[in-house]
Amino acid sequence: MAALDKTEQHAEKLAAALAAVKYVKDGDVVGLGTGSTATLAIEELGKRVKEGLNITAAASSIRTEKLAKFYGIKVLDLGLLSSIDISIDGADEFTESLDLIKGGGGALFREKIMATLSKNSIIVTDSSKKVKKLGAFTVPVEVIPLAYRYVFDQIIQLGGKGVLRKADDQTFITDNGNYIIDADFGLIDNPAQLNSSLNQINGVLTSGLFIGLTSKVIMSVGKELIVFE
Ligand code: ABF
Repeated sequence: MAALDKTEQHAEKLAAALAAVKYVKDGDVVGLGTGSTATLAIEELGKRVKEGLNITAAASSIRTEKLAKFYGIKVLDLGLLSSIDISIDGADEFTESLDLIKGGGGALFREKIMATLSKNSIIVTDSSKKVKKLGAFTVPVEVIPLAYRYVFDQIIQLGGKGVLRKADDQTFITDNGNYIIDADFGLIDNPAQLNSSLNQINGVLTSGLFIGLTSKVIMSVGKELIVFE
């Protein structure tokens, strides 16, 4: 797909976000994701809460929690929830079989818990995220710091090349106090198998491969909305 300019990309993200918010109903517990597209959905939900929509929310990052509260949305502790009615989140890549790579923003663990708890997990994207095969975007792997070198070496054993994520020349630390290794496995033939292999490495908290957790992807292409489910 041709690269989008910033204005076109924002319009696509907004259209997808607004479409996802339409699925939210009174009384829902709503999972709020991270990233610019999910943020547009949170802003819309804030408007609808001001108009009387009665929801409570769980947030996939400290930043998202602050944003939700700023918009007057009541936020619950994700760790105390046994289910979420609907979550709205972004993605870095997705396939038509609804396999995703997420975690570009560093919130992959809470995003994965949120998606796992969600009866309806909706991903909102612009047209640049759709791929035939996952892998052009490197796979984020959240790692307990004291296992960093061991996990780094295990990723090589799995055929990947890992890079420790930095932010402003400092090692990036997740909301959970961990590191992220961005692992390049090239285009991934079997994402479910790779996710399982990564999860079996001692020291890995989770990977950014989301397999079988998504109910639908709403992708906007120009003025058109395409729903994959
Ligand atoms: C989040 O959304 C992350 O998993 C992912 O990195 C990000 C994508 O952000 P954007 O919508 O800004 O492209 O859920």
